[in-house]
Amino acid sequence: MNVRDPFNLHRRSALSILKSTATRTAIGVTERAVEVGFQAIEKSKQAVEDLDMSFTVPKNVPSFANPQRVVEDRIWGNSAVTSRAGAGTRATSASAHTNAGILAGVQGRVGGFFDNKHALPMYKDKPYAYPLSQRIKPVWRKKRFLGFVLVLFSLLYYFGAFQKGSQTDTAERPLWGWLKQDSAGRGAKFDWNRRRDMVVDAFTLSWDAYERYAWGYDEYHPVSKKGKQMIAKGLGWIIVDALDTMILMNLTSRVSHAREWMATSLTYDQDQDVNTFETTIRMLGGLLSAHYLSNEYPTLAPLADDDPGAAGEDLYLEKAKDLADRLVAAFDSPSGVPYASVNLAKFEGIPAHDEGGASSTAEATSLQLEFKYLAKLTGEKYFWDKAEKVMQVVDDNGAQDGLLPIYIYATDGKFRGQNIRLGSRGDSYYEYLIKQYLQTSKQEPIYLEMWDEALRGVRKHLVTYTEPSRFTIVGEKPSGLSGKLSPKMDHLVCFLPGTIALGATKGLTEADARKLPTWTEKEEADMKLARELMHTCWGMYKWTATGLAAEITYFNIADPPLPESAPHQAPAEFDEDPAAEWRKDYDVHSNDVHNLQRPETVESLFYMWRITEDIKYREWGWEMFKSFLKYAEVEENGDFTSLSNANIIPPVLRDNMESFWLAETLKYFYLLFSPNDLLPLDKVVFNTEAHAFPIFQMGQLFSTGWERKPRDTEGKIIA
Ligand code: DMJ
Repeated sequence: MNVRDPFNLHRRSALSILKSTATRTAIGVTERAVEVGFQAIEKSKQAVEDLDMSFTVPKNVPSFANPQRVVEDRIWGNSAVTSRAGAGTRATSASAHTNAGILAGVQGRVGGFFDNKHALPMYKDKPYAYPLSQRIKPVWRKKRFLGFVLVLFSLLYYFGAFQKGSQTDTAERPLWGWLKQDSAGRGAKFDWNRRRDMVVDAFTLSWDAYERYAWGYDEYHPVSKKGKQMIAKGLGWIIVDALDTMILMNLTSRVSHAREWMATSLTYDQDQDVNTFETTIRMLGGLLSAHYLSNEYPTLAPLADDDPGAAGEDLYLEKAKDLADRLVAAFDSPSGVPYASVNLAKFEGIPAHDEGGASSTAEATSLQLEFKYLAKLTGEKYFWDKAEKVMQVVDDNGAQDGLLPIYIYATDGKFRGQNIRLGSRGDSYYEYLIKQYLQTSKQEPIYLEMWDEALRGVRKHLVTYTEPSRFTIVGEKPSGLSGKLSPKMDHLVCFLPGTIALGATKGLTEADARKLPTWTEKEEADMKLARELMHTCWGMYKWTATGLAAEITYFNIADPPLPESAPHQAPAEFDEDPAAEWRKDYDVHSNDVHNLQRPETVESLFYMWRITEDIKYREWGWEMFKSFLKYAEVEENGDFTSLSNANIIPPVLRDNMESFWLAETLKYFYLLFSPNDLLPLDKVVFNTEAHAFPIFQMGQLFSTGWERKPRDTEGKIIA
């Protein structure tokens, strides 16, 4: 904070104003008051920044296609883990240094523009590293600058006057767009920068409370201000899961503290059982993503503890390898399908304690992105092969229309029961189909085929429309595909709209993807379905008293349910009137009114914004974020917690903060309000815990190594 600058209000002050008692009843009004204080100077600053801020992300993803990389792969495969980690880090750090990162680029250009010969200082814990230049010397005080702004304003006014009605709700508005909001008050660029800063504030409020009251514990209970371990010495559950969000937010001192704790206190050598899936997606995923981001963005939260002069952190990769060596024991079952749990010290897989020892299907099939990226980094092929094998065993069941029952035995690789859903225990199987295809640069078409088949199955068996307003939903088939459709949708299913859009455009914007010869009516229809489901998920938030969705929503549907082909047109807006017709379509049972600060809807909003460039998805995200600020806070200006009842005001608080609040929910808010070239979707895949991995080439070492058995039109295997 620049204390000499009266306009540069501290972020936290702004947040406290937003969260003040008055705000409880009139958050929009108070927010406006904060805005007024900012606007004049923000416009001036932004005007300057807009002129010279069309920077791009450094292209220093390791070039896995490079022949040199293949040689490196061999070296990795033949050397010990420590030297391997070092070699890998140094290999990428060379390119990292030639692309000295976003800040350096911004600083260089902005500095040059204002004749500032000196590199800008790297302040710790300033959340403006990407891409705001508020840490820049306050040039707006210079006379020359004021003159420049005057001229600029005249020009903008002149051109703006001739552009009335030409504004679009897209990511890239014309230069004068920030000055002239559209009639709905949407689209001003400076809003998004400030909104993003407030996400950082929310993050630091949560993190700092955890640091103060529960440091090193796996669980944090924000109401009682207590921590608890999940296993004897803890797993770093919250610290490791939150690490890459802090790197993205450039929270250097906090990253440094986390790293120091990991270096001195974190051990996986514990005679304790842990859940294979949760530990993989949160801990292994968190470590790998931290490794990736610290190499890809060496100027974000830079640390010098590890390898002076080199970007990236060997520690993260060393810890990841150690953990993965233990977790991989879960795959040592008769079928290759992983056991539900692992004993970390004994390197031993353990069957589930219920469901006859069967593993969850989603859990068994959502480890692939992590183990494949680790294999690529370490050159250890067995990580790849074990993860890949699971997909073959699962697919060999020949599930009808690509829709899988939610349990599978590790013993024989056969499904248990017929319960089919895209909510809990089913969800990330589908997510990882399309993401595996994207992760390996579309070199494994088998996963696209499986994704397409499953999506066809979803349309055929699970999609229907509600009554009376015709919202599109994805229901469940608890008794198999020939059984009755249950109109129940877990909040977890709301990952689906974003994932469908990702599958349709493969990470491009919709506008760019449409220009390709590969764009067909199918992709068109997929985008339509994605939009409709996104709308329904947003309705889950609009429906409750707090504006925060319940864990499970039921819908009112016809009997028999309308087929996917039925005409339907849900209302575009959610009328705020408590008696509005659309509310009749939604129903939440008293057991399901809790809100666990889950990420799926904001995750999909992030994808939908990036892909469609429709500003409404950002606006919905902002509205949702404000509801979290308003109703999930523990005390005024305090940290945040889950809710036991999100459908009354004031809500009933629940004394628990899930690690995914920091790892996923706030990360997706941050990305939703960030420029679109931060972690671009054609370069990065997010694991199911929002940890970012690079898209890479498979190289010579790795292969899919299996083929699908021939099957009929319903997907059943032909004998
Ligand atoms: C996260 O741990 C992951 O997103 C997982 O895939 C589903 N459940 C939580 C978030 O809701």
